[in-house]
This record gives sequence, structure tokens and C-alpha cells, in this order.
Amino acid sequence: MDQVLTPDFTGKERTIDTGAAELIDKAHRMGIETGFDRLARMLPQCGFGLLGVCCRRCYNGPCRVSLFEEGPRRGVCGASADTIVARNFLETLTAGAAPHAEHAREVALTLLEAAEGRAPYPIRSPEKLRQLAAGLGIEAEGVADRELAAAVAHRALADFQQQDGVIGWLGVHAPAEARERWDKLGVLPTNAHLEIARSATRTAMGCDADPVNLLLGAVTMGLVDGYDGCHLSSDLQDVLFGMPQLVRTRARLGVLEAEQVNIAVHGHVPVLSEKVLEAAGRLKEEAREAGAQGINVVGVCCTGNELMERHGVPLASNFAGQELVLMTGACDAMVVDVQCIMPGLAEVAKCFHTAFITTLPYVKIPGATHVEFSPARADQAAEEIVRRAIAAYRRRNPALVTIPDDTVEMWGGFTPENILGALGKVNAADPLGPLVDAVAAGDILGAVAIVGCTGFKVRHDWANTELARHLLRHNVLVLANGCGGHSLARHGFTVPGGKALEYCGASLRGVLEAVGQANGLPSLPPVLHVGSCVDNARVADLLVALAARLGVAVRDLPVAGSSPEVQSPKVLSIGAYFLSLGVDVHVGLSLQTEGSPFVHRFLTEPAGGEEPTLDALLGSTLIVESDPARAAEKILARLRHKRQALGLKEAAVASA
Ligand code: SF4
Ligand code: MSK
Repeated sequence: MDQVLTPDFTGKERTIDTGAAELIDKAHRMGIETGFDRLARMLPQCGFGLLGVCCRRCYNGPCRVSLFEEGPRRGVCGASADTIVARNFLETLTAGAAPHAEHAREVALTLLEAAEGRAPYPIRSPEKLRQLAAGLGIEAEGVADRELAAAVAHRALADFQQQDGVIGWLGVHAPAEARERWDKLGVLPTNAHLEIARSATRTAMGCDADPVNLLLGAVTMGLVDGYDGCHLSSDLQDVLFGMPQLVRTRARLGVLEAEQVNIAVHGHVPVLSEKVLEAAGRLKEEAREAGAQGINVVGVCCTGNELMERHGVPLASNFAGQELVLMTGACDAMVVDVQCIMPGLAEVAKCFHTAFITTLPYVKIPGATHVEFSPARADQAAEEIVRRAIAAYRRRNPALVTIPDDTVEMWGGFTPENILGALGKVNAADPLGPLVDAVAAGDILGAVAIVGCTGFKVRHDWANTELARHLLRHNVLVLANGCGGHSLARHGFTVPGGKALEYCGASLRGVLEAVGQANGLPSLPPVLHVGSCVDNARVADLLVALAARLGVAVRDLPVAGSSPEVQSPKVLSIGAYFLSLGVDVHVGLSLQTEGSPFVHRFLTEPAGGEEPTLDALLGSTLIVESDPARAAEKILARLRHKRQALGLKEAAVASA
């Protein structure tokens, strides 16, 4: 505990999650600092940084250029604001694509080790394996699962090695029309590592200075993230851990249990968390011997989403609430893998009995206990982690326990396959037919995926839920994943027939009820929870299928993506993937590009002017808007614009 803070805000001002608010107030009472306090102490943040005009690429700097005549207009090397902003933007995107590509590569290596009998993971979805083999053109007839898995894993790893051609996973999933456009623009990636290294090179001191060329590099990073990050991870995880299923579970901080050993899994790559869950099942008796009723595994961030959609593990919190999981005083262990793990967790853990455990050799945090994890020793490492949690439970101080009496029902696990399955109950011969008809008739205006994070600059969960409300009211079909999915689940948007149905416009509600009732439910949930960040691949697959069914390009569809509470560069690199497909993307915070009006216009202006824009090149724009109501208006305007271009009839007006 570093310091005693004087709280100058209440929990309720910083989050709309009542349990989280309670724990922010508890942290203030105990003098424990969380991200909410650290942001307050950071303000005001540097104006040059916020505009993206600060450069520290070499030791002639740091340079910060000015928007005003009287200030320096170029860095010491002569770089203009356009160059500096475009370079910073591409560097940020590279920092987003790299962890997703590493995620995918680690899963590919795990699949290979499993196939060769060197790691204890079965092939849980042979069907998905064979489907991938077919997509890759690998002969599967008469080939045993393990042999085929090794062949698929080798092809995945080739996406990190080959020196010419185009990454194989793009060949599996990309629509031909988009691929042709990317080819003409010269942005097709050859290998994920090569492109990440090239991007780091082109943004280095004294390399690429052309803002348009740098921004085209951002499109390549988007394709790397989309295909060799999201799709590759999601595909191979399905093979190893099975296809997500529709699950009904619970969410919010109240999912921790006073009488159980609570283990929070946090991070992204389920190679670890799957094994922790298995070990927790095996070691229940040891927990009972320690006086607990059992072991309760709960999810944080995206590894939480992965376990939720495959096993129904409850969701405790998303990014901004991660420290609050520890503030319950009832978290016996938090075990982390990689990405979105705040170093501040170690400081909060110190104030309680919690075992804070890092597991990867390249993700270590001062103050954490390190239990080295690798696929080959997955079972031993997972058992050691669970035993550390049980040992910590014995040290738990009941006087410090505050578990908010607050959980909500949630449903998750939607995939293109089970969405088509549900639609098939309405029209077995043409499952996409009911959706296409509803869009064509204007009963559904379009679709928006609310993805990505929560952070500290936006009131926690507020913008994600507000935007969803506005879109649903205007009959927009809403999907969600990542920490946005957590937000919407925690506020009741993912329950069939739940209260959130009241937010929906009448025509959308009619469609949700008709499809839900054909499947024995009161309705489909108003928001379909599609899983983790890398499950954006599933959203893209759904759009590709819908475009194919309509006989149009993805860029023509009235669809968009949105990250109202963006915090991670990964949102940007995934966003670049959707932009490259021609899908508009909204973000709720400045992307620090305003320091170059040229770069900002390139990203955000519609086609039609004299300058090059994303819209002219790809058919998509970036919408930067912090107010959810105004953001909804801007997104709706783009959806209507795309409907009009398709010649679709006016959509039903909002009726709620
Ligand atoms: Fe300054 Fe140029 Fe060095 Fe950047 S690369 S710090 S603008 S001299
Ligand atoms: S965890 S990237 S805060 S979604 Fe995927 Fe959440 Fe954003 Fe991390």
C-alpha cells in the first residue's frame, strides 16, 4: 500500500456497475490506489501527446511540433506533423497486431506439440480441423486427426516464415473482391512476423516519411491482425478446445463465492486458462480439506470470455475492473497470461492474501509470483497454480471480504455456426434468408459489433451500454465481444426475453422474438455475445457469409464496428482489419491523430474530396465521437447511406 489517497470522487461517478462502485469506494477507504485514481493523478495529460505530434524515435528528440505558426513546425530531422502523426499511428497499430499474432503463433505451436504427443491437449473439434484442412487445400481423406493437426499447424506456422506469397489464413477467410482490392493497393501481407518487422522498420527514424504510404502500412497491419491474429487464434482454439456453445451463466463481481477458493483467470490465450479450469476440477477435494466448499474459477477480460463461451465460466470483470476483483478480498489467486494485465494488480494483491501469478517468460510483473507455464508442462503448472490458490485461501482474512451482492444472468457463445443454426429453425432451406429479408424490409436497419475495451477515461461500462441502447432503439442488430461484451452482459443486454428487449425498436424486437421463439426461447438476446477480442474473426465470417448470400461486397453492407471505451492499440489493429474490409469503425476516444489535419481527414472524411481518404480507397471511414448519442447518429447515417447505395427500402423508424 503506497499511499493513503484522499478520495475526490465516488465509485458511482466512475462506473455504472454498482458492485464495482462499491469496491472503488472500499479501495478509497483502505487507501489502495487503482487505475481510476491513477488517471485522476495523471491529469492534465500532455497536449502534444494527445494530438499525436510528439516523436521520440531518436536521440535528437524528443521533438514536439506545433500546430501554430510561431512554434516549431518540423522535428529536428525535418519530419512534418503529417509524418510524425502517421508514424505514431502505424506504430500503435503494430503494437496492436503483434500481440495478436503472437497469440496465434503460440496456439499453433501448442497444436503442433499436441499433435506430436508432446503436450497434453486433445483435439476437441475434429470437424473444425477438417474444415480448416479443406480451406487450406490439405488432403484429409483417410488421414488421422493428429497427423492432420500437425499438417494444419505447420501451415499456420508458415504464415510466420514464408518469404513470398500471401499469408495462408487470408486465403482461407478473405472474400475475393476484397483481396483483389488489397492486391491493387499493394497491401497484402506475406508473413506476420515479416510485416511486423517491416512496420517497425518503416516507422523507425529516417525511414518512411510519406503519410499516405504509412497509412497504407496500417491497412497491412490490419490484415495481419485480422487473419494471422484473430482468425488464426480463433480457428485453432476451436480445434483444440472445441466450438463455443450457447451458454447461460452469470456476470459481475458478485460471481466470486465467499465459501469457495476463488481463482480469477485473466489475459487472453486460453492455452493456460483451460488447464487451470481442468486442474480446479481435479483438485476440489484438496480445497475441501482446506475448509472451502469447492473451487470457483471466474473470468476477467478475454481469457474469461474464452472460458465463458466454451464452459460457461462466469465473468467477474473486464479491463477497467480488474483490480476490483482483488478488492473483494475474496480472490485467492489471480493467474495471468498475456495482454491487458495491469502491473498495478501486484500492488493491490499485496494488500490482501491473494496469490498474483504470472506464467509466461516474457510477461513478468514485479511483486508477482512466477509459475512458468508451457504447453508441455501444462498440467503440472496448472496444478501448482491451483494449489497456490488453495494455500492462499487458508490465509484469507474474512474481515476484509466484500463480495457485492450483485450478479446478473448472461448468455454467450454465439458463433456464425450457431447463429445460422438458430436462423435455420425459421428457414431450414435458407438459414440466412430470414436475416436478409429483415434487412431488406427495413425491419433491421443494419448491424453493429460493439467490441473492445473499457478504460479509465470513460465512465466504466457507460458508453458501451449507452451506444447499444441507442442502436437497438433504431432497430440495429447488435453483437458484442471483448470487454464490450462483458459490459453488455453485466448490464443485462445478453438475456433472451430480458428487460433489455424493451430498448429495442418494435421491428427489431419482432425479429428477435420470432427467431428466439422458433428456438424455444422468448427471444434472441438483444445483444449477441460473440466472445473474446480474437472472436472478431467470427463477426467477420458472418459478414462475409451475409455479403455472399446477398451477392454484394462486404463493404456494401450496412454494418459497422464500434469501440466506445477503447483503451488498447489492439482495438485499432482489429479496427484496421474491419476498415480494410470496407466496414466503418467508430471509436469513443481521440486516436491522437488530430495533430495532422491531413492524416485525420484521411481516416475520417467520406470519399468525394480531392485528397485521398480511406473511404475512397476501401469504402470505410473511422468515426471519432465520444458522446454515445452523437456516435449512434453518425453510425446510423453511415448505415443509411450504405442501405441507400444498395437500393434497400427505408428502414423502420425507432419506436421505443
Ligand atoms: Fe525528432 Fe526526427 Fe528524431 Fe523524431 S526522428 S525524435 S522528429 S529528430
Ligand atoms: S481484453 S484489448 S481491454 S477488449 Fe481483450 Fe478487453 Fe480491450 Fe483488452
